[in-house]
Amino acid sequence: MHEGAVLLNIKTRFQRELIYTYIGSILVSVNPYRMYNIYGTDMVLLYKGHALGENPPHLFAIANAAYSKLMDANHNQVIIISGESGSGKTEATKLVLRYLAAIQHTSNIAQQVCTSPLMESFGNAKTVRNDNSSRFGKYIEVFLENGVISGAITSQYLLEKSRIVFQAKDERNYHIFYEMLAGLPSQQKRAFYLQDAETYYYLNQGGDCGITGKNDAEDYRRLVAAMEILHFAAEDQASIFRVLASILHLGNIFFQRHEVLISAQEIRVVSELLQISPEGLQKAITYKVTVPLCALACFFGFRDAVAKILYSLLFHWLTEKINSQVYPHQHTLSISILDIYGFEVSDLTFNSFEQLCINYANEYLQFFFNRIIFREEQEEYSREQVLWQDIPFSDNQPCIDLVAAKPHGILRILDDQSCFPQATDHTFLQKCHYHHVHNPLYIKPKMPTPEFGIKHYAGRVTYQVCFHVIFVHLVYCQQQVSAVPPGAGGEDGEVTKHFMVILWYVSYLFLSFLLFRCNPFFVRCIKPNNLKDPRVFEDELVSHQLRHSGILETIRIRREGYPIRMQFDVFLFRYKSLVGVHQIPAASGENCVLMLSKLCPLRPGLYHVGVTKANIYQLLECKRERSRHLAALTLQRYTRMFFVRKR
Ligand code: AD9
Ligand code: MG
Repeated sequence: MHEGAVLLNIKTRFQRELIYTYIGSILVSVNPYRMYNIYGTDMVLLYKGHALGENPPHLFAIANAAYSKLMDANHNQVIIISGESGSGKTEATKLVLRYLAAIQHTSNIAQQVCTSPLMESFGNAKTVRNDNSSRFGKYIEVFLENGVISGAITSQYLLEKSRIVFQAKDERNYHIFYEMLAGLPSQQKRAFYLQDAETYYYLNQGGDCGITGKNDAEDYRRLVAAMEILHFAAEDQASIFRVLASILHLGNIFFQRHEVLISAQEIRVVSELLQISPEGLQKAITYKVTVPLCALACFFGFRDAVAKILYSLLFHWLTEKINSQVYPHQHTLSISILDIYGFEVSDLTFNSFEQLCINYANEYLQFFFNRIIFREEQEEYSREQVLWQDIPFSDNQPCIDLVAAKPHGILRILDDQSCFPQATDHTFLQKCHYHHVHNPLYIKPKMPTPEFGIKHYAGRVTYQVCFHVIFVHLVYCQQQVSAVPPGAGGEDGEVTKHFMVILWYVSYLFLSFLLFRCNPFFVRCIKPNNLKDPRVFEDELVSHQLRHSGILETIRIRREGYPIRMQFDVFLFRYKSLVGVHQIPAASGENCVLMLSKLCPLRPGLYHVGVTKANIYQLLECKRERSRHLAALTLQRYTRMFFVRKR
């Protein structure tokens, strides 16, 4: 078992149009860049009610496993979907939702939960990696009452705000702007003083305002239809477009050295659209602060900050509005799906505070994955006194500490600094260098450039230090401070408040939702090439993703470990018919071994009886399923397993 074998396996399957592969209960999904006919009703029926491994690997099997486990164990489930940008996370999320909706009889709410294209229009954009890249993290909780969907709550976080005011070459702003300009009836367009996309600074920086294969006007119509389904009143719809229009006009306000505004026309239009006084608006965007910033940057900073805050509030309002339509009557058990946007490794783009937050969130997710898969697994073996050699795995705790640990994690230093009026890029950076220069994960630049690097689990990233950008973020965070959960901020003044805001900003959701409340399933999405080409499988690119996602280590641990644990009584019940017994023997490890010895040659290491648990597996399942067609080719066949006695 080595990297080459895994790669070959996944590649061969990909070429045979088999995009899904299991590693234990983890699903690896390779983006086919082409729609296969594998998501229809026939497939829903095939997977409905069948355990993992009974059918060929499929996303629906994971969705079904989560559903069954929720029903059996009466416990919340979460499906964590991760992978690089463009690897298929969002499509997978939609397919899981579609499956959950399809197995329902009363599907009204279910349909509303999963079909709304609204969030995508407002939260997705074209990037160099993905024409429909999600620029926010999404955590969807689907609530079930007696197995039937009763509602859903979508939480969004880490919306990329820099995109509202800046786009790199060949990228676009959020879809909604272009869709609005392409589809809005001309009368409304006139009322909002709108022209073509190319005329707006906030839309034209990437160079190309269109996307091949995407019809913005058509998508505008779908969007309006979705608003109708979700009962958006006409005034609400008009308000949405008014705010969007004002953001575009805001972006066309320019400054000439220092405070001189040269865009009286735009000021007038924006204030009319937002129904505020022109003087008030002017004051807001030229507001003087006591932090030493380059004056011009500051003015643009505040113009842009206003645009970002407007858009963020709109996005927030929209999410709540959608939630209000499908909100469950009570918080029952739920299946959640986490679609976080991928790691940002590019050196092409400007990496700053926002990217650090995204990458930290990803780092944290990887930490959680490691914890569940490796640490807890190993801890359980030692508790069960199962013979076991510790498998080393790349623990990313040191990186988590570098970014956020007390007292000198980078975000902590940032927090400290943001309370000093004298702080600058330079002082912040000096402090980071001072505390971390010997940290192997920290990279101090060779030249005295205003940047530092971090070796993340998925690769190294250089971050530009740009205090005014950070400051604008903090201003925004301040607006949201009321959203911090009660008691989280503590009483001890600004430092804590700031820092709690930062922390909340990047990871609050993970901490509260994932770690403590749910049983996790993992879907690891893989991108076969960067060309969006269904025929190309780039070995190097895939290897890199396998290596950095911990998939290889997962295989190792699955193979050497005992991924399947069954309670003694469950084991005896399940296989009793194979030995022709009708009465279930007493639930004990000895009886399990006895039954096992009648079924297959007992080789040491193939199974293990634990202190409260013991082991076995697929051979038995094959015997049991012999009449059915053969179990899917999966990496799971390398694994062994173990069963559990009821406490
Ligand atoms: V990002 O981090 O939000 O930039 P994702 O979400 O990982 O990224 P996405 O789901 O948007 O990627 O997939 C990118 C494109 O790949 C989609 O627009 C589809 O064209 C294509 N795709 C992804 N998954 C599938 C699939 N299961 N079948 C067919 C797919 N096409
Ligand atoms: Mg996505």
